[in-house]
Amino acid sequence: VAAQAMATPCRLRLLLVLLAAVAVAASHPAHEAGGGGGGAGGCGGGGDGTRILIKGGTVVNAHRAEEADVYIEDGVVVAVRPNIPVGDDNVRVIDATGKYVMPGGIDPHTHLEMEFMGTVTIDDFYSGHAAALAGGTTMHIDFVIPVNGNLTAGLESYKHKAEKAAMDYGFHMAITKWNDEVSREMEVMVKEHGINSFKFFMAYKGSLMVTDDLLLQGLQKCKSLGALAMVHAENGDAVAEGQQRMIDLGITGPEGHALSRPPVLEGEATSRAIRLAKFVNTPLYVVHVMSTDAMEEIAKAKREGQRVIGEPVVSGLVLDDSWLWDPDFATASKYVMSPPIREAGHNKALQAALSSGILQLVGTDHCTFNSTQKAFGSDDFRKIPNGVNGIEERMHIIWDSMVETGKITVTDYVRVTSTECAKIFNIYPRKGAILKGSDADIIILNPKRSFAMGTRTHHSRSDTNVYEGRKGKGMVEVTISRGRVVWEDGNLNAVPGAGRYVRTPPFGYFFDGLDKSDAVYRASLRAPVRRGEAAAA
Ligand code: URQ
Ligand code: ZN
Ligand code: ZN
Repeated sequence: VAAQAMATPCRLRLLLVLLAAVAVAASHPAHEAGGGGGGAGGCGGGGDGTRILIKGGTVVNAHRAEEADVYIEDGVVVAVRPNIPVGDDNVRVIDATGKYVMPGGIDPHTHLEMEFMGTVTIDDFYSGHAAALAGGTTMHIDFVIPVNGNLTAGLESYKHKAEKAAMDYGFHMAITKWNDEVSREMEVMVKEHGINSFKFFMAYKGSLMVTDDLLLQGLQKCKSLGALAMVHAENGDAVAEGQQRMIDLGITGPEGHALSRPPVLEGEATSRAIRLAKFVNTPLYVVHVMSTDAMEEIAKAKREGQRVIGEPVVSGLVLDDSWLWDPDFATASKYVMSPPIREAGHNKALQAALSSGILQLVGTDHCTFNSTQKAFGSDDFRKIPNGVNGIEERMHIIWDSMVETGKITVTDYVRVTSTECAKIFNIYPRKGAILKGSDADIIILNPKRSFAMGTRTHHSRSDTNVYEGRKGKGMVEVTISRGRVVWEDGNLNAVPGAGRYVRTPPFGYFFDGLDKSDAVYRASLRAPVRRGEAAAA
């Protein structure tokens, strides 16, 4: 891995910055302590770097786009209006004429430094953040995995992983075991540690998978805490059957991965989770919706007024499964993720569902394993670590594939890449907006410039990229993270320890009125029926 890391110039520079800054990070622990704010000020000249005036751009929020200037001071947006005069020369002025000034992307679904399938993802909270910032994403929400089912130990381990954070981050918590202790710990996570979402894996039999009984307990606990239940929806039992069926047929290559877990198994689990959430009457968030089968279940539930959130990921929106049949193992295996990338057609349908609002926000499920790690499964696809990249590419790919094609507007773009996530996880408008008082997490996108993607320029530590060679329109030229310019014209200044933990409070807007629908339900029971002397009394 060290040899590969030395391969490319920007990774060499990253390594040097990392070594230089680790000392910095060590001196100010970021988690919940108001952050370190990082050593070196903004990159690029003019002003003290904490006061920035972005002039002449089109400021885009989810609710409207307007010609306006943006003035930032000490990491916060102070003013958004036309013709803000340039004050003293202590203000850094950035010209955004002809460009879009938008909230930084928020990625709701990532796995940095995750222990999984016998190895650890190659990107950690520094390289993952460096990639994100270079791609116009300024915050993400990662999944804490408990240690032997213990949530507190899991959180402690992820707090440690996040000490090298170069941008703001939040946490979801996975639930992999159920008992009174876990139930009590969920309460502590919500009330003391600012976690308002819990993920239940209905797949990965023998490792992360939970039973329906546990899922039911978990849904009810989430409801009582005002926390959002999230599901990885695939029928894990049937997947195990599917895997054995492929092996018995002598199909051991990456194509076997897709063939072992067809869309019907994603559709079945999605409908089951949706119906259980309906039974409990609590909101449900379906992660990485990869097929029309799952999307249709979500569309049906929403038509019936149920509160279900569907999250497609970039790989499912723009790729198809033909790569898994590539004769070169290293090429095919890099596309192995779960649920699998589907045959062409599913991606277009998922894009349409995102345009129409059936699906609401775009994640990446960034979970990177390099070619050496993927090769663990060279003789058996069941041993290929599941996961693909995307944290650096998401903002560009959604702009090119959906805005440049007219499928969504620029305000929709901000909604599905930033604002919706902030609202769902209850951190809006501090995050996900360019409004007075919002954190100054801002990107400047030049629609006239083009991008090209791949391992030669990406900031991920992986030696592979599922978007290798992809070109397109729209280039994020500037990324500002809490008021500091961290990416500008190809120069990255991601400082380990500069990132802060963002608490996500419970009872987001999805919980409004649930008590009322519960009351309607109870009234609808017309029970207990009074019989016998009770009726007579
Ligand atoms: O299932 C997930 O979300 C994790 C384990 C990432 N890997 C994947 O293939 N999706
Ligand atoms: Zn998953
Ligand atoms: Zn995931």
